[in-house]
Amino acid sequence: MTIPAARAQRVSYRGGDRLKHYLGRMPEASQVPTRLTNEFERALSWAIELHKDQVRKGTKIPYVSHLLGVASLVLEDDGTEEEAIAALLHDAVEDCMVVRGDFEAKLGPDIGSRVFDIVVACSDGGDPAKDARDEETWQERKTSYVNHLNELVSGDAALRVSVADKLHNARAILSDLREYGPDMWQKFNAGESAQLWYYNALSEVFNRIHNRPISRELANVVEQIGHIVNTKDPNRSHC
Ligand SMILES: [Mn+2]
Repeated sequence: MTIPAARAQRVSYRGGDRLKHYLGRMPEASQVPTRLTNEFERALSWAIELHKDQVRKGTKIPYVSHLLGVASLVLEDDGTEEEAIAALLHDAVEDCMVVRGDFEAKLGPDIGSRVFDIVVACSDGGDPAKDARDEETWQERKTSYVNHLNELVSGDAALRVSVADKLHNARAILSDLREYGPDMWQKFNAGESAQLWYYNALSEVFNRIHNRPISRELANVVEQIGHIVNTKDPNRSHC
């Protein structure tokens, strides 16, 4: 692998052998810059328009923060512009009732149709409104989503967008759990053990099929959630 001149130069005076070793381990793909074009801009303004009246469950945080977070994780996982666009719009079909024709009209027929397919493939029927309506089928829906992910193959765009979505949500759960204790589970329809089961199942699939740092990070966050749930530290009883 060739180290670009600018990097090679830095190696010589900043990191010595250790930095050279690190750069040598970086995947070649990460050295080809991903360019964001006006297609990404169009998708971003459409996502803002679609979700402008929504907030993160139980907070006043604009829902778009989640979409930006997921798109950011996708790009950091070496995702393409198209995958980042799918990340921005990954909740649009379930939450905003938009259809393939809307994607084609907003983004252009080819890219719109491909992005729509990615979005549909990574939807787990997990939007709050649906959960509230359909609590009893929660386990069933999540099981069939995990089975569906199992059928995807390494490199599928839906895997990358989905793992980014789950990591962003799992981080929010971990942070709320640390901040507010087990009361935070009340904002979900399924309880802590069901949620923990779901995230463990997701983490197992992603680590097997999407073998990348983002999946290992999800496993790490899920393990920390599991640790808090299973230890029930009395200092964090939050009476
Ligand atoms: Mn989401």
